[in-house]
Amino acid sequence: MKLERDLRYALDNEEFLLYYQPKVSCRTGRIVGFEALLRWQHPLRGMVSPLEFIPLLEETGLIVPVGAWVLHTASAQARTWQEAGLGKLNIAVNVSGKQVGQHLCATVREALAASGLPAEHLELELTESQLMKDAEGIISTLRQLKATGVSISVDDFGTGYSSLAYLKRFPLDTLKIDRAFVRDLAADANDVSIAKAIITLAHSFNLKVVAEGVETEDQLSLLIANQCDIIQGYYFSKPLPTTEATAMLQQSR
Ligand code: G
Ligand code: G
Ligand code: MN
Ligand code: NA
Repeated sequence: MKLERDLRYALDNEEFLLYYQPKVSCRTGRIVGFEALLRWQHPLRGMVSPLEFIPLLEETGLIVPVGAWVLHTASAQARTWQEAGLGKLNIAVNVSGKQVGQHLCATVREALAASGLPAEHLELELTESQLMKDAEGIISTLRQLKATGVSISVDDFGTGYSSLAYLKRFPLDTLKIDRAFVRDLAADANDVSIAKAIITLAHSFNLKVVAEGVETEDQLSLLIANQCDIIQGYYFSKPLPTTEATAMLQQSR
């Protein structure tokens, strides 16, 4: 298939790049970090969405080298921002379940060593459904990862089939409330109840809560009223190319 062949060349030809979406503290209103989001600048198709090519990267196993590139690049960028005096920002990287069994811990250590980024500033995001797919196998890798000092975040929380028992067993730091519950927050009392329940649950396990997909002031107010820790979404900023993310940081300091 043409797309698959193109993907194989994309890494060598430096067609991948990262966009960065700010995460903002509900308490201070300041940028506390960024989520790195992969983009593919195809020579003919233009910018291709990860929704189109991540599944193919996973099927072909290319997610392992591409994921390593993402970890190295995002860590190096966070370190560059730190060295420029732009703050001790956290950088969050999405990790596919396929990477977990493939030397993820060694790759993370290499990315930290090569960039000089302190481990506590790197966060790995795994979706709830990926965690549940091979819970036992993943728990042991996550424990090793935690021992290196990085933090672990559950992406798309609330959409999968997680049992509450696993919240206790996985060594987690953060839950990210899925966009689906944030979208209708201002109109749907049930979604407020769900958000509230997730936040209370997270805090009782000493986990932080990020709300994703925050687009309006009303959503933000409801999240702040319910003790959400961090927000991410178009209300504050869409994912930005490196230069624009840097400019935003410079303006906000
Ligand atoms: O903005 P957005 O279109 O970037 O992302 C679409 C989806 O692709 C999201 O579910 C996001 O988690 C996923 N994604 C983005 N970047 C990466 C990446 O570097 N690795 C993996 N595994 N998934 C990513
Ligand atoms: O699954 P994950 O949370 O990693 O996905 C991040 C995705 O969410 C990216 O595609 C990103 O572009 C998108 N995104 C980020 N903020 C918003 C938002 O406020 N609204 C919507 N609809 N999508 C968002
Ligand atoms: Mn994510
Ligand atoms: Na998500």
